Amino acid sequence: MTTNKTAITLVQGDITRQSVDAIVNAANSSLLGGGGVDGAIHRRGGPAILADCRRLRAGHYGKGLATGRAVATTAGELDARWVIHTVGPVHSATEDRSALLASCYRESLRVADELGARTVAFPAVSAGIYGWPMDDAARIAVQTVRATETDVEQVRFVLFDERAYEAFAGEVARQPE
Ligand code: AR6
Repeated sequence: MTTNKTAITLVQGDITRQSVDAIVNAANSSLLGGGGVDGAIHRRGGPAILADCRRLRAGHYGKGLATGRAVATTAGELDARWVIHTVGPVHSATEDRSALLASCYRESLRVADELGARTVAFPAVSAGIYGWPMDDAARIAVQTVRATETDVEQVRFVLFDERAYEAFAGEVARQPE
């Protein structure tokens, strides 16, 4: 496994309250909003984020953003410079979509590098409405961040509840730097 110098920190709370360079959104392919983290980010970040998303849809992303990919917009009124939207896979009991979930973290870090973002907050992508089991989502998230070469100095996983926090804490302990 490749090692990197990225520090992983864990916070239990609301990702829209974080002060970081970039906040990652667990979006859907339309880029036009939804529930969960996506709804919270658009609500607190204000209309500038949706305006940017609409511009993306009118330009290079006419068909939307593919699962596993990432793209940046303004962060509007959030205490961040950018929102990086990524589309997690819907969990499937019959098909292994882990590579797509790993891709969300890798692609988000690649976009963060392009932007020059050094601190990035991630939610537990796919582990809400998209139904991914939290322990496995945490394993893939931590493993992928640890294995990705990036200039990002701090990855902050922001977990909404104690259950999610414990899952990520367990993975960080299991997968030391
Ligand atoms: N801060 C941090 N974590 C949160 C917050 C918050 N404010 N709100 C929810 N979570 P989800 P997904 C947690 O459903 O599974 C949307 O409609 C939540 O408890 O936001 O990737 C999109 O438009 C869970 O642990 O994202 C898509 O259609 C984790 O964040 C779809 O949902 C992810 O839950 C994406 O589903």
